[in-house]
Amino acid sequence: MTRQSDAVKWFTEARFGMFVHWGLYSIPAGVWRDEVVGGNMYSEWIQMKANAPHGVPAEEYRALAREFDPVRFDAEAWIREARRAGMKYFLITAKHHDGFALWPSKVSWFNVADATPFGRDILGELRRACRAHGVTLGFYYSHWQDWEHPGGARPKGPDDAPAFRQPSDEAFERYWEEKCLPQVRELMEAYEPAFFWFDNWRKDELLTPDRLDRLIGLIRATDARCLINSRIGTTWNHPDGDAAVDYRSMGDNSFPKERIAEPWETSGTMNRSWGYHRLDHGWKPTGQLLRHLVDNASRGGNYQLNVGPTADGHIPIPSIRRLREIGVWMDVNGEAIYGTEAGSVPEPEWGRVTEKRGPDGSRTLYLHVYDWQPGRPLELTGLPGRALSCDVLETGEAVEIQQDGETVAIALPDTCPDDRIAVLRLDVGS
Ligand code: FHN
Repeated sequence: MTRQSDAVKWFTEARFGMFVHWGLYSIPAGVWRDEVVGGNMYSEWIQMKANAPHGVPAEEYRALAREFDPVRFDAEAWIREARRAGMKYFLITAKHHDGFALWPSKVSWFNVADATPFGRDILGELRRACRAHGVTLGFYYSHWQDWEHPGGARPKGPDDAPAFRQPSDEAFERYWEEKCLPQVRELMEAYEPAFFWFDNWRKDELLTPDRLDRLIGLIRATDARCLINSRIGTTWNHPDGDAAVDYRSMGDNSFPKERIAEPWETSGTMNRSWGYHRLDHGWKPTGQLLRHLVDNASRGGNYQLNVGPTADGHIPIPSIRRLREIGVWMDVNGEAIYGTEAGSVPEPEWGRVTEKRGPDGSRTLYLHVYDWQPGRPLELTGLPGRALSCDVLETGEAVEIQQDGETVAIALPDTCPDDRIAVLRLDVGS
């Protein structure tokens, strides 16, 4: 990464953010004329997945814009929900692969103001709410795939299906200059996002280093503090690799098993689809989502948890339930997540460790206990100094410790404060 600087500091300290996939695809919500989007269930892909191998005819898909009227949309309510869950930043699909813009773009008619009865500036309302609640705003922008512009990249598919035919290099260049760069400029100038989340997941000759440099250069020139993620395509398509950007994005729901020193994040779903899918009932339990958050924090990374609002603009109840359950845990244990670093001790079998370092070399280790067995002491090895004291973060109850060299044994109280993840705080002297 180029900038381990203070530009990226807010991001690594935040650790937890909300990702939102919302657009025209939220109307069919995974079902096109009785045909259910199966496989990975990504409802935002309905345009390409339904009616195989042709996909939904372009005019039919675009006609969805005339139905887009999310009367229940309330930017304040969404951002309050994110805050309540303990999320410090908010990321939304300004434009997904279908090419539809959630702001009144002057660059393309295919946007919320010109093509829908709703007509409101969704991004503008969200920006105001984010500012009011101290939540940092960022945008997902599909820079590579664009299924509306004739020059946008298409997914891999059957060779004989026109919907999957790749644009020529010239056509892609037109798309880049006519739509991608001007829209990113619009977003930068009108909404001043703190970061972009671009989306490319393989090598593609259309994403030349020169094109990537033009896009990166535009952002840097407009606001040098605006962060850029690696899925802009630097991993596979740029000679400097991810050193050209600010933070690494892992694959969808991919959680690394080891510590990573550079800033990074995993974006993950609560069920399977990113956009709202009315038949996707595969909701993950809150405990699993919390483990992803803690696993990532303990390995130096962030977690961006997705919600897919419905076409009328509300966040589905199963998502709200999980957000609120996470919020209660964060209220109690946020200290063990925000502003922490990856644990420097060997990762224990019974859970995970995050830590904070004091200026005098002392440390506070947060022990996230996944497997709490009263009467069986926890063992932590590789301790960097003398263990001074330990308590249960939720209750403040003191916990007995016994140190032998670099190993400390911690006697667990009989009552586990939280059967999802209980957290102990261990102070270690320099
Ligand atoms: O194709 C997209 C998908 O719809 C979704 O936006 C995810 C989010 O990480 N990104 C792509 C697949 O990796």
